[in-house]
Amino acid sequence: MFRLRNLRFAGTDPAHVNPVPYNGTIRMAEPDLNPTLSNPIATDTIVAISTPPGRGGIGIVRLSGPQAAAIAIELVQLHHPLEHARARLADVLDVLDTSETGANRIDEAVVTFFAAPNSYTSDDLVEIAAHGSPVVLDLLLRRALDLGARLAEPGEFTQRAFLSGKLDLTQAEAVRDLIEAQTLTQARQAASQMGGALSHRVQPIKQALVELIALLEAGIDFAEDDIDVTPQTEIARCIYELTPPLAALEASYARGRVVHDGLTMAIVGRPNAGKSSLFNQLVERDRAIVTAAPGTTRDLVTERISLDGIPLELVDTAGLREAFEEVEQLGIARSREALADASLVLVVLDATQPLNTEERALLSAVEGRPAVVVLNKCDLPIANTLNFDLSEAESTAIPPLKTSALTGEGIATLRERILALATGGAAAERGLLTSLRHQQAIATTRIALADAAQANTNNIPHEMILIDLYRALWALDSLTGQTTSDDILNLIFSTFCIGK
Ligand SMILES: Nc1nc2c(ncn2[C@@H]2O[C@H](COP(=O)(O)OP(=O)(O)O)[C@@H](O)[C@H]2O)c(=O)[nH]1
Ligand SMILES: [Mg+2]
Repeated sequence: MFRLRNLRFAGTDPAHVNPVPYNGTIRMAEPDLNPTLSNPIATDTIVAISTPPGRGGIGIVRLSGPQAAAIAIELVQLHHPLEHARARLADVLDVLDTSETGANRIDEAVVTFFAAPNSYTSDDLVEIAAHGSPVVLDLLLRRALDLGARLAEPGEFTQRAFLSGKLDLTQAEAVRDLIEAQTLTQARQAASQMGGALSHRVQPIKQALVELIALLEAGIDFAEDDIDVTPQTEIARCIYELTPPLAALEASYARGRVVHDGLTMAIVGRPNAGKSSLFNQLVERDRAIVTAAPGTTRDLVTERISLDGIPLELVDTAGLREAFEEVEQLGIARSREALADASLVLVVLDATQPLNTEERALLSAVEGRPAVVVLNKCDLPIANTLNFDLSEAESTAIPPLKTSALTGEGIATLRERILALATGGAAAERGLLTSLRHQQAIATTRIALADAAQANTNNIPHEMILIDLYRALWALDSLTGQTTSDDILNLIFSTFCIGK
């Protein structure tokens, strides 16, 4: 009754494909964000200390797997039997004590049991919260290993959650990102991804792609059965409609990366313009040395700040000028490297001095790059008399902002400009691509779709167009780690009435 073609499952394991018998009704497939993968049910029980190394108020040993409860019962002396999602008091016994009195209580713990499948990993899971003494936790860990548990690999609890279909790949990655977050904005971004924001954004694109594939598959499989072969214009339209959301998603990587990884901003300009003073203003402490003598800053001075939750590494540099002393020359060479490497540039002009050749060159060098230009020392009366100078600076591509590192004037606006430049509003956007893996999956999808569109234009047979479409789908699925073959089959049967 149903024929599987190899090309349909290129890149996926055919063992996952279960043709669903057609039962005569038309049913739209529901978008399923977390389909259960063929879960290799965990056969072993893993154990790890889940709290960071070192001493603390509480330390947690976590067990997951079919033997988790059995091992826990042996591991500690429970006051009451384990029950799903209930905390139980227990004694931790010093089982290594070989004295005559035998195993004495060495600690008291709270044990929480989560029965499969209602646990983080979907397996039976036990958390033993003892006091955060590395000695006690180590004792528990070693005893658990003796009782048959295996030391967990890094991320293995979350991996089990993924394998059981509890989390998709982007959600699993978000767990890691949340733990690694250094700012609240990063944590919020990770939390929204953990909630499935990225998967939800990809879902409608995938749905449309699956529908197109279903349309072509049906046309091929049942061409003899009076079903029209999909017209070329219809295929072109379907592919065309997928382009804007994919392009938007791909473009979100530029902002997602900023939230995830942060940025570097080099502060450059002539000596004595006030670079170090502005640097200190931005880091809110006297980090870099400020003197009235030009050429004070020789080496790069860096400091990491959080600008409204966006991690920003500020680099104060040596003033750019013709230097005669070797140390300053080396410093200037480093400044130029920092300028080349930074993703953002802050050009500091001295409002009391006319533009010099070095500054003109600098301004044209940063044109087209994300840069902020400031006219510093605007508190000095002479600054306002240099009209010729200001108008020249203002005629550049990036209109300068007046600041005073001395009075603090313009610093708040400067922060806003830097932030706007850095994020382009990323903090509020949900479902951003935050890793290169995400970006590459989407890029591959786009390329495969462009190939499909080209093939369609060239009147290539639908079987061949399908290869490109499956490639696009496979890439899209690699983002969330989902498998889709069943969805496609279900869609073919549910959207077309082929009752015969
Ligand atoms: N009046 C005034 N003086 C400033 C301002 N910014 C920096 N200065 C002074 O200019 C001199 C050089 O400042 P510094 O930050 O070391 O400049 P850098 O060489 O560019 O790093 C110091 O004496 C600062 O106190 C400003 O906005 N207004
Ligand atoms: Mg300096």
